[in-house]
Amino acid sequence: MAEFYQAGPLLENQYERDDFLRSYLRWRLPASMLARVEPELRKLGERAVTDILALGDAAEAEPPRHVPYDPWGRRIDDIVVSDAWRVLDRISAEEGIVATAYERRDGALSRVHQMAKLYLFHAPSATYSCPLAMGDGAARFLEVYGGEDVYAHGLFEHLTTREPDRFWTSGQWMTERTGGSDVSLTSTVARWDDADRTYRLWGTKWFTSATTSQLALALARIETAFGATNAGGRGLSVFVIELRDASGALRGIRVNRLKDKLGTRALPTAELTLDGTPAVLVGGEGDGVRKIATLFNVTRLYNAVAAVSGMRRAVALARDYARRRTAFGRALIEHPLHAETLDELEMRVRACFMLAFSAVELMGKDECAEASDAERARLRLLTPVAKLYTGKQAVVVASEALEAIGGAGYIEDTGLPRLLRDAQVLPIWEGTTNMLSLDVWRAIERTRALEAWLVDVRGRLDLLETDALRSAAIRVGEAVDRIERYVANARGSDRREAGARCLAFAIARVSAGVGLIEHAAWTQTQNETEARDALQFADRWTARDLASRLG
Ligand code: MFK
Repeated sequence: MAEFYQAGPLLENQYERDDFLRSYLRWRLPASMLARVEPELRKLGERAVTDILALGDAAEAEPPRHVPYDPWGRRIDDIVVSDAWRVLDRISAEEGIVATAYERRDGALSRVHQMAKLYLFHAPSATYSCPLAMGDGAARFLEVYGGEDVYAHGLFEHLTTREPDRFWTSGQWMTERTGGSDVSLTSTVARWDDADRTYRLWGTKWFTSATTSQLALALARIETAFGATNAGGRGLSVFVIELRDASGALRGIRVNRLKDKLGTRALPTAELTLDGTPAVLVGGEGDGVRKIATLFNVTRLYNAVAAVSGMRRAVALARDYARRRTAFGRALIEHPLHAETLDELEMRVRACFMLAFSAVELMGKDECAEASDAERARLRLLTPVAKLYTGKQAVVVASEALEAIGGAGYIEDTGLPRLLRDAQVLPIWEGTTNMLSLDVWRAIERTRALEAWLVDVRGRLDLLETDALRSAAIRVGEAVDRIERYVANARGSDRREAGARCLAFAIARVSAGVGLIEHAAWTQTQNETEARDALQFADRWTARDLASRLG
């Protein structure tokens, strides 16, 4: 008798097989735009399971190495990356994973198009999406703060080109030994070098992302002629660093070591000493935290889309496996409890997708100067909300998907454990869940974000005409009322702080719920299966306690 061997999960074209992505794009994009962009999304969906996937795996198998000295003892601090990592850089330029957003061929919707590309690219890319996120954030920073400056414009062009030979990515150097959250403690100093007519930076950066990028944005404190600096976040300024000179040597930068991380192992993350690094001040002196927020708000939305991308990949693998694997006489997918578990995961992916892309749509409008004050305020609120909620869900979904595959999900050479390891960074970097929950309060207290959000959500619920969604809309409406009451009655800074996570989660669940309901209403005019699925997931999501633990 032939021995039994289990078939592993297989993936097909990730654009064609993603019914929800395609449905969302048909819903949100004009037909003419979709007809134009669909072939390239389909191509990327195919590459996401062929060459990009193979390159991502190869990059993981050959993680970056730090070579501090050359054979003759000279300090060189080379960071050697795999060929695959370099090819991923070229592919991201050719596919316009960043450029699409800045070409603005479709105005505000160009951001949606670009993030759809990122969604397809991230999961197989061994997190090449990180240098792209930083590059995109740096491009936006230069666009906002670079003004007419020719130098800034030149850098912007490098960050947003589709030509692989000219394409640059960027790092973001904020974190120091004093902490990644309290950036106001930054101790890196910038001194003006009169001889070379440039600033030079001195300090230590404890976590530097994407260290093989050509560029980095760093925070530092400008020192006066008397050696004094201004304290706090307001005393910081943003500097642009070009890492290497024409010969490829680092400019006044020492690599202390590469970080040994739980996941994202193909991505070089380093600890650096800045030892007189030449740097250009952009955006003027002071208010560095507020200014660099322009960058990290972009990277936070990359984080959210990357989280959904990773979740989608995990669920696609678990679902395919469930069709192949037989137990107790039938395929796993035919067992009601297993099917129910996968549906629960599918619901979370859809909800997180809606949440992330609702923020992406606003970001597109903001970048094209089409956003109203209310839309800008909602973007300010939804950026931390989308980042924090999707990051948490990414870990839950990856963990459940591995479990759904059983023991093989825990075995390294299946490649599956990587899904969980790589997900775990998403709630940590770019601001932890708690930091971002506090940022939600900051947005509520300093802008009219909550008022704008309440008006928007209630207005959208009022417009619904589908009877089948009536009870879902009522449940969401009740959660909205609870959020409003909670914020109005939240007294005492300690209590407000302690409840910040519950509040942020409630806003996330409601925002996702409204998106799912509206999408489900739209699908009622589409095909039957799509309409039934959308209705089922909207109903299921909103049947949960959306504002749990709020008064
Ligand atoms: C695929 C995805 C790839 C992602 C790759 C990531 C790899 C990168 C690895 C890393 O570098 S991770 C390090 C990430 N670190 C952070 O994200 C920082 C987390 N900490 C925070 O976000 C703190 O809340 C913050 C540093 C912003 C607190 O700073 P302050 O100076 O103590 O707060 P303050 O005084 O409230 O804010 C200063 C100004 O910034 C204020 O402006 P105004 O005075 O004009 O009002 C704030 O309103 C403004 N601000 C703060 N956060 C903002 C913001 N403005 C807009 N958006 C925000 N999010």
